[in-house]
Amino acid sequence: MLFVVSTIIALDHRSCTPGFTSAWSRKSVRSAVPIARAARGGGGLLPKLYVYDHCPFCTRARMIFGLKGIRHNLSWLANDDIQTPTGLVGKKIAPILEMPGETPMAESLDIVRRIDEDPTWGSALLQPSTGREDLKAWMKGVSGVMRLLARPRYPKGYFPEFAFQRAREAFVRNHPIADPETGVIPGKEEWLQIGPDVWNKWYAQHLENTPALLEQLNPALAELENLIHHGDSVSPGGVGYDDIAFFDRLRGTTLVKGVQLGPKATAYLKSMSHQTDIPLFWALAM
Ligand SMILES: N[C@@H](CCC(=O)N[C@@H](CS)C(=O)NCC(=O)O)C(=O)O
Repeated sequence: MLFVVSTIIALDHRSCTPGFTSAWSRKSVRSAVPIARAARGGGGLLPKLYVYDHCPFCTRARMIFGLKGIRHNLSWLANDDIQTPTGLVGKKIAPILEMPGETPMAESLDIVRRIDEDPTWGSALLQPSTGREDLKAWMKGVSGVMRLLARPRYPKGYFPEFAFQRAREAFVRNHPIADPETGVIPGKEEWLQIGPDVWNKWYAQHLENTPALLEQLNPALAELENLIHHGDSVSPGGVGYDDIAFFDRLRGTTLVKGVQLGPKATAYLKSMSHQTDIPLFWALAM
């Protein structure tokens, strides 16, 4: 795998703010094209996957490559890089798949399907989604607390997409977090008005509130012992779309120190990390 963090030197801070995005994007598509072409050439004949490491949707897309043992070119986008994804699919988004000779595509589940069903790499491997309501309810139930635990940690983590200060700043600017006093999440416009001093204060306050957040998360994690079918797949019948939509979330918990995972959840994480060749965050946990 190649380890590439795309650097967009020409981009200044102002051009990363959403207020400037549309004007910049219109103007930039032309200048972004050579970069997209260069990226295509750099990928050779291998599929090229553009991702952020922390991103659950990117984990989904990476999973199918690991599960099928498909050699590919993994390209880490910097989190403030608007130019590369816009040049490829017209907006700032990850993951993006670029197959040689094809129009690049976004949407994690479309990417998973595109790769799994491509006969180049044998028969489709993934079991269909079971539509399990218990799993969906569990993921919905933990999404709020997971967001509060994960967001303040991401830009502090040793992730390739956050290699640059401006990339770490872009993440905070683009990801509103709840007012610790009221619990209300500001809209994007309001968040921009609030400004970096308050953003950073709120991010820090949620980080300090970790013990209280873990009191909510840990009992929910204990429930997984009854939800996970087996270490190798969350539902009976083998690895499938249930795992694609579940492992990506559970992987995020491994970034949080103090998370208590039962034996089944631990075995599942280890097995899925091994099967998909996607490392967990235990070594980075904070
Ligand atoms: N529906 C898309 C969602 C992808 C998505 O929301 N990706 C996030 C990163 S986790 C993103 O690129 N957000 C825009 C940004 O970070 O600026 C998918 O499943 O691929």
